[in-house]
Amino acid sequence: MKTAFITGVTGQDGAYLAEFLLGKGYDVHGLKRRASSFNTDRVDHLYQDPHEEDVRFTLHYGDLTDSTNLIRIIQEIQPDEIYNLAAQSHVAVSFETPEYTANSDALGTLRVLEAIRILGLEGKTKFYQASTSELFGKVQETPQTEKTPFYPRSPYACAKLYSYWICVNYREAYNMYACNGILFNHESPVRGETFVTRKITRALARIKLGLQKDMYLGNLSAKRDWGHAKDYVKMQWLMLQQETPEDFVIATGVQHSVREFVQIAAEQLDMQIEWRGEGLQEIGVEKNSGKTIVHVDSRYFRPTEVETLLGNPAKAKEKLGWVPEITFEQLVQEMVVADLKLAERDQIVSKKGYKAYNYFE
Ligand code: NDP
Ligand code: GDR
Repeated sequence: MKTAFITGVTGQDGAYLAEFLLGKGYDVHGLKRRASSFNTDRVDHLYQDPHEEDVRFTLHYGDLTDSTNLIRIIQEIQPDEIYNLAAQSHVAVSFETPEYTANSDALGTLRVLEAIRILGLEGKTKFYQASTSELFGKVQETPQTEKTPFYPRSPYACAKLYSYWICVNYREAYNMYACNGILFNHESPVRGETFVTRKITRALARIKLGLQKDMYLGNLSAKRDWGHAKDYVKMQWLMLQQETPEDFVIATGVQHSVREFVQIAAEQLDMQIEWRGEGLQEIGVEKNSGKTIVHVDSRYFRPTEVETLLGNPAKAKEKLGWVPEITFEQLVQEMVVADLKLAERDQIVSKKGYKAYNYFE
C-alpha cells in the first residue's frame, strides 16, 4: 500500500484527490490548519475516527509556514508521494496579503522540498507542485503550452513562479522526482464561494428562490479555460506514476468569458440574461421578470488583470493519455444543481425563522 501526503487537503482539490487516492488503496495523510471553527467540510465524508481499526485517512495539524512541523510530519509518515496543494489561492486576495501569499505559496514549497532533502527521502518521495496557468498572466502566445514564456500578473502568480522554478531546480540539483502540473482553472460544487464560477452559481440559485435579488461582479469579459476538478486530480496522480518527472499543462482547450458563464448557468435555471450598457454601467437583465440581476462593481477589478487564458493539453494527452471527461456544460450544470439544493436548504431554514448563512464577497 502506498502512502500519500496532501497539503491543502481541506481545499477543493485536496478533497477530490484524497477521495481518488483512497479509492486506489492509498494510505492518505493530510495537512489541516488549526482554525477557530471546523474547516473540514469538504473531507468530512472521508473522516475516520482515529480509534477505528485500519484507519486510512489521517489529518495532521500544520501549516506551510512552519518548517519544523512539516519535517516532523513527513518524517513520521515517510510518504511515497507528496501533493503540495496548499496555498493562499485567491488571486485578488494576494494583492491584499502579498507577504503572506509569498510565505505560503513560494517559501512553503521550498520548506516541503527541503524537508524531503533533510530527511534523505529524495530517492523515495515523489513530489507534485500545484502550479498554475496564472504563470502565463499577460499571455505571450495562444494557446499556452509547457513552452510558453511566463509573465505573472499578481503577487499570487509571482509566488507560484518561485515555486515552479524551485521545483525544477530541486529536480535537476538533487535528482528528485518533482514535477509541476500547470493547471488551468478547475471548478466543482465544492469550489470556494468567492471564485467567480461558484459566486455566480450560488447567487443565481439564490436569486431563483428569492433569497437574494442580484449580484455584483468584476470583469465580465475575462476569459478562462474552465475544467472540472475531478478530472484534474486524476492528472495530478498520473504525473507521479511516470518513469521520469516532467511538467504538464492541464487544460480543456476551450475558453469562455465570465459573461458567458453567467448566461449558461442562468439557462440551467430557466432564466435568460440580456446584457445592456457598457463598462461599469453594464447590467444583466433577466428577460422574463425584467429585473436587473447582474451589476458590475469595480471593487472586484484587479490592479493587474489576466484577461484571457487558454491551454493546450496536447502533451498530457500524448504522454499520459489524459483527456478531460466532464464537459463545460456538465460542469456548470453540476454546480448549479448543487447550489440550488443548498439554496433550498437555506430557504427552509429562513422560513423556520432561523438565520441562513448569508455571506457574500
Ligand atoms: P483552495 O483554496 O480550495 O484550497 C487551498 C488549501 O490550502 C486549503 O486546504 C487551505 O486550508 C490550504 N492552505 C492555505 N494556506 C495554507 C498554509 N499556509 N498552510 C497550510 N495549508 C494552507 O484551492 P484549490 O483546491 O482550488 O487549489 C489547490 C492548489 O492548486 C492551490 O495551490 C492553488 O493555488 C492551485 N491551483 C488551483 C487551480 C484551480 O483552478 N482550482 C488552478 C491552478 C492551480 P484551509 O481550508 O484551512 O483554508
Ligand atoms: P482566477 O479565478 O483569478 O482565474 O484564479 P477567479 O474565479 O477568482 O477569477 C476568474 C476571472 O473572473 C474575473 N471576475 C471575478 N473574479 C472573482 N473572484 N469575483 C468576481 O466577482 C469576479 N468578476 C469577474 C476575475 O477578474 C478573473 O479574470 C483561479 C484560482 O483558483 C487560482 O488559485 C488558480 O491558480 C487559477 O484559477 C488558475
